[in-house]
Amino acid sequence: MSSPDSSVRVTGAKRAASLPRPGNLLNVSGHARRWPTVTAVIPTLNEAANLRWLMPRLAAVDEIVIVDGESTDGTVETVLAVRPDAKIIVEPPTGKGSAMRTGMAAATSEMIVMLDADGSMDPAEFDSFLALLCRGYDFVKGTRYGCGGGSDDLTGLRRLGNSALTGFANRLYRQNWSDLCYGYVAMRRDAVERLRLESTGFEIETEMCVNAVRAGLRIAEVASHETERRFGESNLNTWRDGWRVLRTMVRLRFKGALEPLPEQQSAPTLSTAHTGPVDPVRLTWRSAAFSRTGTE
Ligand SMILES: Nc1nc2c(ncn2[C@@H]2O[C@H](COP(=O)(O)OP(=O)(O)OP(=O)(O)O)[C@@H](O)[C@H]2O)c(=O)[nH]1
Ligand SMILES: [Mg+2]
Repeated sequence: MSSPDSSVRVTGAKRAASLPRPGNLLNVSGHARRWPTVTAVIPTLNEAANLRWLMPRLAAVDEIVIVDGESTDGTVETVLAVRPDAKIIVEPPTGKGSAMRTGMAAATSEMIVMLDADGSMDPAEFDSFLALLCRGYDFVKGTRYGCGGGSDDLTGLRRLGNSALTGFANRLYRQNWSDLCYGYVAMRRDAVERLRLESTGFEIETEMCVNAVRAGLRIAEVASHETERRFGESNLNTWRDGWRVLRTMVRLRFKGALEPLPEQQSAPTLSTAHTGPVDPVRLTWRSAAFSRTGTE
């Protein structure tokens, strides 16, 4: 990721003028020698006011992919005013899940970070996600319940629902997640295809998590603080979307493991010194053994 911060190596043709300095190379653990390139994938539906806050904070990101649901409030223009090089894809507003799948498919960097456009997720946390990806995890999910995390946005009802759904997902998939329904997530780009995502709505966050388990990805949680959406109204409907989350996790549990893609069966893996080898996924009810989730 390119950044004005001296701890981050500058990459990308547009910023080639600023040469990497020795202090910008990562060599903390020996897992990665530099920060990877990063794409921020952002679904937008009438978020112009929020993007005025968010876009300047993404100046260091190599690539920005905006999937816009035909906004009418100048969302696209707001993005382009700050980042004329942003990739903008406009499609009908068929849901956050459809938009995120489109955005992930369009991303070209080594790592992808997904975040909402509403200003509730701070790009200052990118480094926490990326550090874990650099250490060998494939999929890193934010948690508002980790030490240092939190939420100014969760209502009592949503908190209760999320807690029940997280507990149920943990039982179904033998995980120890602390936060299921949170959309601040990062992954290696080569993990995208392995997730075989199909969701159209807010249940995409659940589908990503459970399919990461089904695909045998190395998963970690990292603390994140969610603030209130800065402007505008939520698109989430607690009951409708909670039901879709529940249905998704149960339905996919009965589908068993995701087979590796043919070209990945012999592909070399990243260092597993920290994360350990991934257990083979066995999906019988009595002996389900999934990949481990690390919590940092
Ligand atoms: N392209 C596209 N983006 C969408 C659609 N629905 C929601 N979004 C975006 O998805 C992100 C998440 O939606 P939010 O309304 O913030 O949902 P939430 O985060 O659960 O709810 P609050 O933060 O409490 O408002 C936001 O950036 C929305 O603009 C859609 O149909 N199409
Ligand atoms: Mg939001």
